[in-house]
Amino acid sequence: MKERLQELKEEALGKVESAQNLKEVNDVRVAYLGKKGPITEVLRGMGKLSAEERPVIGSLANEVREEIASQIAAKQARLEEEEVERQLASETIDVTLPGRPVKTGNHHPLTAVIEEMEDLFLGMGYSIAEGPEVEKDYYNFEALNLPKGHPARDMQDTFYITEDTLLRTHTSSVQARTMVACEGEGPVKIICPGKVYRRDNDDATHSHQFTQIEGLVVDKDIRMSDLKGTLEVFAKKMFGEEREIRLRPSFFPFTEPSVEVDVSCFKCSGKGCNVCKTTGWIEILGAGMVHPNVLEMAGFDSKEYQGFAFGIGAERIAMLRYGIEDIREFYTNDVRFTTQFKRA
Ligand code: FA5
Repeated sequence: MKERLQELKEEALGKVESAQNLKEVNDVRVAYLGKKGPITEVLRGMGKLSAEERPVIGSLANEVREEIASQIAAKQARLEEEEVERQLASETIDVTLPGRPVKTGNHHPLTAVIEEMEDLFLGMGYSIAEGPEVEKDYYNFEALNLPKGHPARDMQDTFYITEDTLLRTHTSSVQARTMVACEGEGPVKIICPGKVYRRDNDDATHSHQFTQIEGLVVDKDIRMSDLKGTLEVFAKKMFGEEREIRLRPSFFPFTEPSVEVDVSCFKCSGKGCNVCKTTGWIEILGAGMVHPNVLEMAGFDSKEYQGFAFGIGAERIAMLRYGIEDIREFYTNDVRFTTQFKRA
């Protein structure tokens, strides 16, 4: 029996040694140490042994059992460790590999130009005012010296919602609202960027929805030269220090005198080219001194206070700035177009 146990031990340890994986190790355990295994069988047959032999064989059988069990445990631990090492090796991260580039968004060219203009005016001490896009006829027209039936209302073809409610046709409505809110107390110094709507047919230079930036200054001793100086700074910052502006007489019911403002062409410097349609000048905005009627309707004493106002077409500025030929590009959201622009 001693020999049989010795044989079983060598056999089992050999199989443990040659086992390639945890399953094979477990198979050895079940085969040799399990209830139906040969060692259990030896122990079961102990009854047939003499009283002297029994303890000797019993303790040998236990030693063999323990030796096999400890070798199995050691082999399992080794295989598990090897598995962990294999996994670590296969999952090693090469920290020197360059990362995948992250796609970042861009400012829409129109947003970039609007923010640039906002920064410029904020730097000159203006604050930003806002007003509703669905506006009362009163603020869009009447408070701006355009009573119902006034022929100059036809200058801005309007989307009416009801008889007294409309989509604002210009940001000048915010002028009126801001002045009323000031209850006759100056100074007022605001810009108002925002969307406006007109029943214009869309073409390369017109859109039924576009963006304006309104400017309004009301204070004592405000003169036309203040307006001109402000617009000169604006034009030079937006289009270059060498730019000049010229003021042409115009008409807006809410300003008197009214002007149309041109900037000397940045492409040909005034010689004449396709951008300025050979005139050397490009129109960029409408402006003027706030009409006394407008001041009075808003509660300001027009003998004490004067003001100037201007209305800039933001798309027009962005088109000139970036050489964009069709205003519709701003609204069709083709990424091949929008990704070309970086904030200046
Ligand atoms: C006005 O809207 C006046 N409220 C501007 C003003 C403000 C004058 C304060 C005096 C004092 P006008 O209709 O010209 O003016 O529009 C101003 C600018 O908006 C134009 O110079 C042009 O750049 C732009 N604009 C007008 N209509 C359209 C359109 N359909 N599509 C795109 N831009 C337009």
